[in-house]
Amino acid sequence: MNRLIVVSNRLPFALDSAGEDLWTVTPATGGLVSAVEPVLRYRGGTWIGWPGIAGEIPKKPMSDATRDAGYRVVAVALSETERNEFYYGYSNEVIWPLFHDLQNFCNFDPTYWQAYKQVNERYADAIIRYARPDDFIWVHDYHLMYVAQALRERRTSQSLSGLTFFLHIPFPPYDIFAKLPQQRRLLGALLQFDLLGLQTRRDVRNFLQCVRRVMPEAKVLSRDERHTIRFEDRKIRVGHFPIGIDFDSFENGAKSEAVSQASQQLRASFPHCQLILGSDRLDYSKGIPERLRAFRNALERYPELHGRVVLIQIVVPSRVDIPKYHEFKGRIDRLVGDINGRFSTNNWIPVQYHFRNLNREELLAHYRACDIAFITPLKDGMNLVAKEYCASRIDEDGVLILSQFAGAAAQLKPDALLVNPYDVEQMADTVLKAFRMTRSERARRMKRMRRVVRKENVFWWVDSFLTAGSQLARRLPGRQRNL
Ligand code: GDG
Repeated sequence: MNRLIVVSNRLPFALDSAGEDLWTVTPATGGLVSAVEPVLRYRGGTWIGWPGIAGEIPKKPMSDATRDAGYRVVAVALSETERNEFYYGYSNEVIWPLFHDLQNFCNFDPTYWQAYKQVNERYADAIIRYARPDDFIWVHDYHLMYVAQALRERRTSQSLSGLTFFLHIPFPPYDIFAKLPQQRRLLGALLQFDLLGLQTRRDVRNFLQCVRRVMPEAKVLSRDERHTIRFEDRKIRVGHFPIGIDFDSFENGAKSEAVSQASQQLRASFPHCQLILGSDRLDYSKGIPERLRAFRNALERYPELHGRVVLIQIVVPSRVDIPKYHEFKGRIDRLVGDINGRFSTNNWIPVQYHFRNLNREELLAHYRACDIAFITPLKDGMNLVAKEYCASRIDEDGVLILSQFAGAAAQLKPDALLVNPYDVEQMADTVLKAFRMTRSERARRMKRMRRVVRKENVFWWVDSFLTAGSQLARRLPGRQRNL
């Protein structure tokens, strides 16, 4: 079996200084880590990434943090300037907003691109140092789109069996991508991988459209679901691989005594109310203010909801050092204050708001206890929270309201209630529809969604990606069931 080398910007934990020679280790939250960590834990391999601190990486806390991981961890160091220009800059002020169709949030500062290339080169050097010729190299996400180009510039890619890449976020349509000053350089760099995986058919369509428009010298050959690009005498495979979750671990976790009790306690705190759950990282792409406005609109127009529904909105702190994110939190705080100020009574507060991380038990208890999940990103590569909610509903109850612009919508329609996150009134009407839905209809829909989430789980995702990788001309690992 070939070794798996996962390369991503962040490692599955973050180090933080808590004083001289004192360090804290916090598990990272986020979709990439949730999906990839169980795979490496079961299968073994190496994870190359950054532990989240600028400057030199302390050896002892690193080895303490990784001793029981079950796989090897290789840390890449970033200086403070690199963190600012590569991570906060090009990755999070250019690519993240642009690829989520939010071009007004972009800051196309020309210095960011240099830093982006430079840090990608650093990752390429780490790969050269740790990879053997028959390793399966799997690079993840939008921070590292230049890695294969950097490897080819170092002429080492020829000795590696295959370079593969998966993009966790959406790929934008041409009219939006065309705004990127480095559009040709970035697409050219992506075409240095041998296999490119995207989340949905829509992302593949957008990507191929951009290649046709921006790189006319590349030839796109498509037959049914298979796409091959001929570029610089090489063949690049492109496909959609919708990411899944570790279904069994959510289902079993939800069955546990501790989660059952916590979920009952949560329910008992809000008698006579249906509970609506919103749970997101603090990010403007997740549509939190729009959702709060929709909830407010529902309370304004439908008095039957007063005293009968509670929105539990969990916001997980993320990128809080960036001023824009800080301001954004202020907007959420004010909206929650406005709704509670206007509608609360002596015994009912419509929005329960938590700005913190939940531990896994609390998270599962929320999934189990809430009658409705209200998940309305403006755009999202997939959205794992939607799938985790279904997997945790062991009673086969619960309604999923889901943005039509989340990748998960492609797999969960028509059983999820799809909404346009920009249409506040439609979202409000859908809250009412979910509130009034009969038990039998909820069960019918939830059963079918659970079937999809169970089947197309994270191991199915890895399996299909590795299978596509094994079909590349050069030698890659074969099918891996039960990783
Ligand atoms: C990116 C793409 C794509 C959240 N709060 C807590 C917590 N979480 C976990 C969830 C879930 C993950 O974080 C969030 O995943 P998402 O998929 O919803 O979103 P992103 O972080 O933006 O992920 C996304 C994903 O990559 C995978 O490809 O789906 O579209 O943007 O797993 O459970 N976990 C814990 N406490 C919390 O408070 N323990």
